[in-house]
Amino acid sequence: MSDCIFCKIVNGEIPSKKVYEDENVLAFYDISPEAPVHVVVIPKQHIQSVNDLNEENLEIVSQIFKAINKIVIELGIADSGYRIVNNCGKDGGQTVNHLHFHLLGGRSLNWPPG
Ligand code: DGP
Repeated sequence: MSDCIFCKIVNGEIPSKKVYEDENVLAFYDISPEAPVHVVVIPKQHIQSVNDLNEENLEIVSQIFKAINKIVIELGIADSGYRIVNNCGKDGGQTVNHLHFHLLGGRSLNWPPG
């Protein structure tokens, strides 16, 4: 999508600090980190939110979680633990309308979120 920030990151129009990339998945450091490790993991394909997952594109979620398994090992947080967050829609706090999962770690995280 031409006006989507994350699509622009995928196609290189906006720079990002990448931590993982394969054919269908991209992960990069969040511009406003909330933890020592704060990575955003996205499908390269534009999917607006969890609400837009369907039989045809659902496989990407499996690919994203496979990528996360590799990233947490690479970044050294697999054993200490981490949190995966998806914000969906206005009340969920989603500000970028391209499906993404926040990967947060590197410190003890509080619960519940606000
Ligand atoms: P959310 O609020 O769940 O939609 O999260 C969107 C996240 O995307 C937010 O934590 C900030 C991050 N973000 C927004 N624009 C950019 C950008 O241009 N570069 C990077 N690296 N992260 C961005």
